[in-house]
Amino acid sequence: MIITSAEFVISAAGPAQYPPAELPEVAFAGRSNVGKSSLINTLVNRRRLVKTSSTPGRTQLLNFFRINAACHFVDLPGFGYARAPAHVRKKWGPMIEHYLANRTTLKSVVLIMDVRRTPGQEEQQLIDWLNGRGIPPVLVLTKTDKLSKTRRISQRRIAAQTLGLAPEGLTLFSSKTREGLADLWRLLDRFIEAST
Ligand SMILES: Nc1nc2c(ncn2[C@@H]2O[C@H](COP(=O)(O)OP(=O)(O)O)[C@@H](O)[C@H]2O)c(=O)[nH]1
Ligand SMILES: [Mg+2]
Repeated sequence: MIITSAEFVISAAGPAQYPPAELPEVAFAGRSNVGKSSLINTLVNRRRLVKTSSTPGRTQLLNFFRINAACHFVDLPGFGYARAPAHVRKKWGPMIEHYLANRTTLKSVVLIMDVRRTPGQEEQQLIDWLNGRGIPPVLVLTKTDKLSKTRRISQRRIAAQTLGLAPEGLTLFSSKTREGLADLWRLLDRFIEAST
């Protein structure tokens, strides 16, 4: 998709604030600080559409962006941030789950993982839950620029084994070098175009 416009719509705490369900939506999920906001900025080729932060656990709301008046991108709050207050951590599950379970225009969920980390229980649970609901996630391993080419490939193999998938099911990505940008767009275009 050629990006002609990308604009912030709203930060929503709950369904009452979601924009009208009129455009196909792609949501982005992952641990806090994994590089979610950077990945969205890279996808839409804007340096600061989405605020990025070196302090993890800052975004607790669902941030909606309108892309080309063709679709919404939704930056979901990062999960698994151990230092977040307990009441915040407790709210993550229900808030996200409610969105993922009820948003009629949701076409795809991109699950972003750090290429240096072996996927954990949270990731596996989210993948299983999404598969069960018929929204198979697009899986991305980001920050590949932090590893040599050889290590990227071996980490991808390990991650795939852990998740019980073929390595090709994981897209290698870097917001710094833009590795994987075309691959990821190819995957997302399918969902967006299928519904327009
Ligand atoms: N080297 C490198 N750093 C990245 C990459 N993506 C994100 N970062 C850095 O990781 C930190 C967290 O990024 P951010 O996008 O805010 O993560 P979020 O919390 O998941 O939204 C920031 O300091 C980013 O500059 C990447 O692909 N490569
Ligand atoms: Mg973020």
